[in-house]
Amino acid sequence: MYEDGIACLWMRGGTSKGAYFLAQDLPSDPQARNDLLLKIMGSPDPRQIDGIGGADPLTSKVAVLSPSSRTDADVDYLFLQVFVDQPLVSDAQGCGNILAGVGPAAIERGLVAVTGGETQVRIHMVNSGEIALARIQTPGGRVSYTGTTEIAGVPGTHAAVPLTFLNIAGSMCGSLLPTGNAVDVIDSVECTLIDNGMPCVIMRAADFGLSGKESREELDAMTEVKARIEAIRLKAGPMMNLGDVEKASVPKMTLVSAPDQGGAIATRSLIPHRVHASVGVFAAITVATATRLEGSPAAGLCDQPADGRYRIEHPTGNMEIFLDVAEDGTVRGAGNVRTARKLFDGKVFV
Ligand code: NQM
Repeated sequence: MYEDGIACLWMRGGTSKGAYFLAQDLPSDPQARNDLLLKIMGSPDPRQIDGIGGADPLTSKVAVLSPSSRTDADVDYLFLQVFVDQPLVSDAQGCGNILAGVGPAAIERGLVAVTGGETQVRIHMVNSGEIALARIQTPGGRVSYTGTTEIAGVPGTHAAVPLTFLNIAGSMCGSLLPTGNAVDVIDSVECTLIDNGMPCVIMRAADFGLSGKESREELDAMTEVKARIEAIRLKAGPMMNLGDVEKASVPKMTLVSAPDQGGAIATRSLIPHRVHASVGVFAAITVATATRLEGSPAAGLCDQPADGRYRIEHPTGNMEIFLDVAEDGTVRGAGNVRTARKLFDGKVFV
């Protein structure tokens, strides 16, 4: 049925890479679509040798684009995490890194028209039902990927893709604090169960005997620590209204420690079984939001910035995110600058 291949844009979005498709080119039945995506990525296989996935959760991602079903958006974006070594495809989370490529991809595919030197794209994030605004550089009527913006975890400089979000609290959990508490204790560890764009469990690295400054590889090799964290995750899932999360990519498990690079707080984020090479966009926003909860593990370790610009330290540098805090202290909006790049436009075969 797909002998002639399937139109596919392979793009870097922020610190991730993924395959961007038009919904019309994929099966409409979710199970048939997921089976096809597993074949395209080469999953399940730790090396993804028979597919285009990069053998890492950060490079085994999919964006499905379609004309927007909503009047307040220009394009619909469904994010799908294709597991590397399990036959699973999950829509239980969004992805702020792959989101950075959505505006460019929507313009490349003719879903959104260029409106000048910069084109604003309103993106309906189907996973959460929320809206993001992306500003894409479009000089001369086409997307420009070149520019002077550097983001940690990506070599070189590229065109900035500023992203802004409103009302992302409770994106997948229904509310910012699904248990109603700033701190819950699971397996004797103090945790903040929180979702400001990404369901996260935030814990002190020190409570696992860690400095929180370990490298991705060091932490990934700590099987006992990871087993303890997974046990907490499986208990946190139902508490966060996520149900049984054994086969889900959420919640993300984020270890925090005091900053040592001039940032607000340091993170090591499990997504959820491998350690993130940097940190997710929505995960960083969620951590920053958690630092504002009195008595929480993150609050006690944070060097609060006066201007709402949080530099979230991670294994390969830091990610700056912006929180728009209302007078009553609630976080009403957030922002981040990413870059994206078109790597390949063609047809993928299964
Ligand atoms: O939190 C990886 C990534 C992500 C998610 C993951 C992300 C976000 O960096 O918004 O971007 O947490 O699985 O691509």
